Amino acid sequence: MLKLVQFHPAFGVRNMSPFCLKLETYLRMAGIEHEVVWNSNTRSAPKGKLPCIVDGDVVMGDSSLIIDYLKEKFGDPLDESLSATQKAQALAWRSLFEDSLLFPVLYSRWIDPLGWSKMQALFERLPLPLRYFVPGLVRGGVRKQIHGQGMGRHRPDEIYSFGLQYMVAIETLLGAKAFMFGDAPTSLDATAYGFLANLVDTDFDNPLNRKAHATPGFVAYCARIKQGYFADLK
Ligand SMILES: N[C@@H](CCC(=O)N[C@@H](CS)C(=O)NCC(=O)O)C(=O)O
Repeated sequence: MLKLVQFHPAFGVRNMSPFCLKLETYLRMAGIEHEVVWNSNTRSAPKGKLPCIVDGDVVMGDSSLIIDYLKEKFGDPLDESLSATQKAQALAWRSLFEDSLLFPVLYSRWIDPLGWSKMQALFERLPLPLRYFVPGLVRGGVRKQIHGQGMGRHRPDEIYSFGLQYMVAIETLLGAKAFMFGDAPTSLDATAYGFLANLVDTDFDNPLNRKAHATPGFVAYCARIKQGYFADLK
């Protein structure tokens, strides 16, 4: 059976990695049988990141490349009825989540002192010598990544202001609809849930989490997807 390799649940959310949660949501929405393998070691992953899948001889990283592979192998029940324009829009919105919103979210957890004070709990189970230096190393790596992308060069209020602009745009797209493109979920909803559940279902103290908690449309959206596709985990 296809194996989904992903991080462990933490902080009240099924996966702290929006990309792992995206892929698990896609598999569940598309009804693809799979087994979850919990792992926090990214070194053995094909691209040094999670999620990845193992499907027989195929070992593959990157949630989007994996979804392309799954569409090829199992068909495309979620996106097949989208028009060419909607497919183009879905790609642009996906990029807003994965290439834009990602960076304020990373900042809020790894760099903002309030977020970091919580995140250190993730390393509590490391054996003692590692526990002293691994958290700082990982944080330094994320800081470098955010700085390289550019977001990390801004002031905290500017970073949060960008993040909030992205969230308002997403709120506008969703409107009063059940899913991003209407009554039925598409693969964009897997991405959206991966990110929004990470804000709605966690209690980090920053403007992005506060905005998520205060937006009834986001709260209802996450509850709808949790109820519809993750109810077996309760
Ligand atoms: N483009 C990748 C991004 C995956 C990704 O960034 N994963 C992060 C967790 S959210 C990771 O494994 N980070 C560990 C590292 O960079 O060492 C995807 O869509 O799967």
